[in-house]
Amino acid sequence: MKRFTATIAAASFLALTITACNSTTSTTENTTENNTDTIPNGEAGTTADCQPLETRDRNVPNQEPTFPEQTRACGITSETAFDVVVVTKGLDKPWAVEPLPNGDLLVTEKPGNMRIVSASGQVGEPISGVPKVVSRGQGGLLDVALSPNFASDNTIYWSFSEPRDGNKNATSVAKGVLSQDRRSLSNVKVIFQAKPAYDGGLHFGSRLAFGPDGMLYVTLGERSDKEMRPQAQHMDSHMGKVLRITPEGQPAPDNPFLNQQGVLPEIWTIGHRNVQASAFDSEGNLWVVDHGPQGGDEVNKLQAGKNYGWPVVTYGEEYSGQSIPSVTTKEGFEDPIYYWDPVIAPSGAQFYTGNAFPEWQGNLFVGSLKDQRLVRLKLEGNRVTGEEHLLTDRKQRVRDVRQDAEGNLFIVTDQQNGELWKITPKK
Ligand SMILES: [Ca+2]
Repeated sequence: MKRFTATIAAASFLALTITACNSTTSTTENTTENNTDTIPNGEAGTTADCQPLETRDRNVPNQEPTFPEQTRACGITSETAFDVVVVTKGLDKPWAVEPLPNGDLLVTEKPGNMRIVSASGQVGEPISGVPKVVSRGQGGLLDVALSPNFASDNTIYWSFSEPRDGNKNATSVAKGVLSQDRRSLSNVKVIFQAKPAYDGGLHFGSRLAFGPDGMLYVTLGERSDKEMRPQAQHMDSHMGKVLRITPEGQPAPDNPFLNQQGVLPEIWTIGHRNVQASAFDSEGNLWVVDHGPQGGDEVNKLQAGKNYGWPVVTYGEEYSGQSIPSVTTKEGFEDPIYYWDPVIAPSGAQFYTGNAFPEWQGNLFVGSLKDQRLVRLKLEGNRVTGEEHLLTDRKQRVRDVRQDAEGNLFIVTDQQNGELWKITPKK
């Protein structure tokens, strides 16, 4: 199997090289990206060894971290040079990218299409069989994940904003079998429908990730509006939760709140705002990056049954500048491992485990929409010890980041004319 993959990769490289010579669909730009953010000297609390990467004013100056390493980590710089290959352009608001075993990429576009992009950058027609989505505000066709047995069952899972009765909508999860020619889906089934439905266009979540336990972890938002927001703490609502379900959409058999009166059995963790980034580390822990209020984007390492605070325990303020009636830490609620103030607007995350960039192993990569960059966090245990911002000169909203079997990173950018990039060691 490994040899097969290597052969395909070599063929893909040849195809890529040929395409780059003949057309504009794929170009190797040979960019060695360095950290372009300047780090001023004399910042309070800095030492020669640690100068925080973030030096802008805080959104909420009177909020202090609960422990020193919780925000403004030391700036670090990658020593490994890399190329950014623009695999293709012209995608319509791509939301997720998933590398397939043969080198192709499966991409979702928010308006409702799913496509195959070949390793050489050829964009396929929309895959048929995808149910209708509500493309409204932040809603639409969202994440996609491969079945843990994809090599044998060709099954994929995806999340989307599903139309519900009365002009309402909510996030749902579907599965289907990808045809051998990868042009259509069969046996499509909606396996999970979040409730309650709501007439709105904000905070759908959602990322899908299979755990080493074979269960599917689904991250959901709380729909943003003030009348919906408290549901992040309500146990009879899926809003603002991370859920754990079987591949058939049933509550996982050992979930923390099973068989409790008035509690939805799919709930795994509570108190989230709008999680659009989740990733398992090499030890099997699920980390999420919650798109927070202004001054309150946060990284959490999840534990079953725990409460991550929103909206009663949080950093940050409303985007209007008004304060939120909340505290930044409280007994019974989990402190974030890290937070950003000012916000980066996170979407998409990947723990790096590949061999292509040994320097990056164990690092958490996070896409930034607002600041238009790829964030690299270095971790030691449960602490962030370094932060680097990559791809800053490209000025595109980074929506998703994923790694393939060879250790290359793939990125899609959140634009009408969205791009798919491959980060690969410099040739
Ligand atoms: Ca929190």
